[in-house]
Amino acid sequence: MRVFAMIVLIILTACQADNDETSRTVEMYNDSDDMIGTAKLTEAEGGVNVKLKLEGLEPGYHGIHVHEYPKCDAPDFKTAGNHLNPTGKQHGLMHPEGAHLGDLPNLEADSGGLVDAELMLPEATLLDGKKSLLNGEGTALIIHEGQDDGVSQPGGNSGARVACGLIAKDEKKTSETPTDPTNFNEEQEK
Ligand SMILES: [Cu+2]
Repeated sequence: MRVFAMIVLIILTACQADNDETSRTVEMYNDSDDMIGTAKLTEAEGGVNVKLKLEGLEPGYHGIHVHEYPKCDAPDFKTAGNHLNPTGKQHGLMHPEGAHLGDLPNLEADSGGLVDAELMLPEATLLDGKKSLLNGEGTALIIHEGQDDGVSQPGGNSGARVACGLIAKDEKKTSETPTDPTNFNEEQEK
């Protein structure tokens, strides 16, 4: 009986809707800190599916990668660090010794700057493990100004970072401040 109850619990846990272990929505921000859309990450067979809906990009191709730290400090987003590369490979989907775990195919924005695309991170996972996007505090999804050539080191010559989104374990904790910490301190001192 106990085993049966545990199986039910596991199934219930696996079926929860948004931002659970198998799916999360990443908010993407441009270099002025304006939200430009979302990337929905879903655990899929053989990787993580990335569904992007964005606006306000320059028309044309853009490099996009998962970078190693969940820090999107505008305007240059350098705080996100290098590409996520836990297996020590070279950058580029066309590189013979590639690719980084965080490497993705180029995104294309239409003439109005819109993106509606579905990409795949073929080796990554949202679950535990060496190839998890949520190891440590998490990672960041970065879009670049130009096209990723698929071979140049370290970033495919894709230019400046123009948008960033946090793939973080507790993204809600950082954005919500339910109590005013100043008030709390004053209360404590009395
Ligand atoms: Cu990048």
